[in-house]
Amino acid sequence: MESRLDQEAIRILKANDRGGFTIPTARLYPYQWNWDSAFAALGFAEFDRDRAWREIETLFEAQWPDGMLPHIVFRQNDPDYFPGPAIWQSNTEPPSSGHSQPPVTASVVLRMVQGGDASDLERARPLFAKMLAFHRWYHEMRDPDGTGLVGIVHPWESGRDNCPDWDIGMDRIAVPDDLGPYQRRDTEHIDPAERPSTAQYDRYLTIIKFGRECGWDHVEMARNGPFFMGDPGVQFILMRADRDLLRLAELLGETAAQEQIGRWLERASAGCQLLWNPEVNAFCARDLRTGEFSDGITSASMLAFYAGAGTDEQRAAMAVHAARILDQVAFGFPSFDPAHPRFEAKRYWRGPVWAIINFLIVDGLNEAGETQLAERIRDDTRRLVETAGFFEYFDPQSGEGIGGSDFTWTAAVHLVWGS
Ligand code: 9YW
Repeated sequence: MESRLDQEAIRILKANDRGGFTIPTARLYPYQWNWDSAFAALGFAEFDRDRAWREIETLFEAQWPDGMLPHIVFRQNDPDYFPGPAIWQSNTEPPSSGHSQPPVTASVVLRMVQGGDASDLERARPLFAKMLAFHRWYHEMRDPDGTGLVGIVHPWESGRDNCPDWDIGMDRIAVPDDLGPYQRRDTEHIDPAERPSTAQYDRYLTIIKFGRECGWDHVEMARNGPFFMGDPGVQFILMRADRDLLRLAELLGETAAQEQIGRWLERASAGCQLLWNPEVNAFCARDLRTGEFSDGITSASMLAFYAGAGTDEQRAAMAVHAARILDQVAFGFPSFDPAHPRFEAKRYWRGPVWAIINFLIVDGLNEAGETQLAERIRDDTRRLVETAGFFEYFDPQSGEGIGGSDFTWTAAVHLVWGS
């Protein structure tokens, strides 16, 4: 039987449905976002499988000819959000942003196939080549030297916009004099104290200006763009997605692709060692221009389990960090280490808890046999939603719901996990 919260979550998904694609939340984010859509599909799959597949299909309608799946799809212009299509100038149809987001789609598709029947496998079939092209784009364009470690060209590509992970890379960006005036919209919807700063937005737009001026040449962005950092989040999500894509290739009889995916996996398993920060004894973000490490542990560091990345010793060290961090908060998992001076309980990705990251961390911890840690994080997520509602993110100390309300991916995680 559906609980009151289940009904509420279903109502939110339906309310945010714009006809084949879902927005994350009204007004604040009025377009289709890449990884939000993938999680939305998982939520829809709990009560409407056709609609779930439709979400993934409409997302791939925006795939670029080079394979990239953009982070935002602009099907209509909406003045509630900045920066819109006129700033990005992607020259694509439909218009989109010029970089990507964490590639969770193959993992979501595998989950939908495994939870479904033969018709679900058939629905996945035409998507396979598109997902393969997307993974190839990541491995080639975001790792042009073949190191096995992909980089991100914009903090927004990580999906963890203003995380302290990016501070070292952002500090090196010189904001040009001709950036021009602009009007943010996010701070009209949400308290500015809970959003990125103006200095950060200036740098976000500086990167977009570079991308626009080089015609979104991805190799140029990776080699000479203002920002290029290794992200434990994208690296680990890609590794897991490769593994899941390989499984899909087996289920679909796509034999030719299997060897290629196997090579990507092998290379990335070695490449992720470049993110091991010996000073912190953990996986951390790293500036790929200077080699400098970020010195903070984040919720994305904990996705090592989800990827099956690192040695047994490294994962044991990560489990010790996880337990220590959880002991410092009322609700886990905080997006940044509360013991670090840059932690901020309410500022977006600098401390708050995000349900989707918890969902991925819990999946990995369970697989690694760290079931107590997994149960704690799952239970914390449940309590947050029960007491605060379906918010975008949550204060890890007070449990307060922050950011957008009636949020699609928070509702989706609730439905997948059940009441
Ligand atoms: C922005 C939609 C997106 C997420 C990102 C999150 C935020 C948008 O919202 O970015 O304008 O800052 O950081 O992960 O996909 O929910």
